[in-house]
Amino acid sequence: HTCRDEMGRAVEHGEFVLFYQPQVRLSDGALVGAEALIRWQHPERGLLAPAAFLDALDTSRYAAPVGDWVLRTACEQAVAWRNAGAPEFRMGVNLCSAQVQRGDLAETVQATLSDTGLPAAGLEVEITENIVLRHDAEVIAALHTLHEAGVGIAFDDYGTGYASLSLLKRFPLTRLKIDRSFVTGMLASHQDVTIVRAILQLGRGFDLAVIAEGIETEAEYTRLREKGCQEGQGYLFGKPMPADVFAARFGLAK
Ligand code: G
Ligand code: G
Ligand code: NA
Ligand code: MN
Repeated sequence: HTCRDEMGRAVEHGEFVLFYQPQVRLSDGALVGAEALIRWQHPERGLLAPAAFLDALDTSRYAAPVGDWVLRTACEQAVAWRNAGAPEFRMGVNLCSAQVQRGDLAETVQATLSDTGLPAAGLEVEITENIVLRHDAEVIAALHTLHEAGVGIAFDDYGTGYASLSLLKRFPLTRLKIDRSFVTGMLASHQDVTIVRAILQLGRGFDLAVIAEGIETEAEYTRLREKGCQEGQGYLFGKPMPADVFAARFGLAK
């Protein structure tokens, strides 16, 4: 059997779960939000990471429904944590191609915000260069609507794909996410340092916030903070974890 044959069952039985990885402000280490990351609690194979199923999911007819479930679940969680001691908490949610292609992205996101009661500023959707390149005009219109409503729009894995710099002019972004590969390399490689510095400068020039992904060491943390990177995400601050573990770790009472 393929992974895909099992996906209908997984949807029906609620086998997908969300983990949450903390995002912190580098100046003082304060928690500012989390990125929601999908996992599949497979009955035989155990807990599966996205690498094991995301390609199959994205090309199946379950991509958009699962994406909608991710969005809704993450927004509900954000509301709960905002009410439990983190009033400014921001939730990052990865969008998949199917959600964007369907043509009702802005409506879906806005309905989810109003159903869950999460303020627009409490949500940041993450898009990748691939998604952006494939659905130009339609995506831009939907993202403009969301941007005007106050939803954050982050460019994920920035600098790794084929997107040209001119995308920064055409897309209503609020944040760049420096890809983990550049962070991992920056202590050893002058090339990676140069790329990180360039992304931070683009952020300042385009008035975009910047978050660095994949921070694993104090040395990386220090370098990024010194260079003016505002926020970070990575194993140093916490791996992706179940909601209850996250809440206990950050003192978010139930
Ligand atoms: O931690 P990790 O293995 O969770 O994530 C691997 C990749 O899977 C990342 O590129 C991440 O953006 C992607 N990913 C994780 N969760 C989701 C999700 O809910 N939807 C989409 N579209 N991508 C996700
Ligand atoms: O959306 P994206 O591709 O950026 O998802 C982040 C991915 O990177 C997830 O698979 C997550 O588990 C992983 N990740 C997050 N922080 C770190 C880190 O500090 N080190 C490593 N090696 N992986 C990380
Ligand atoms: Na992401
Ligand atoms: Mn990313």
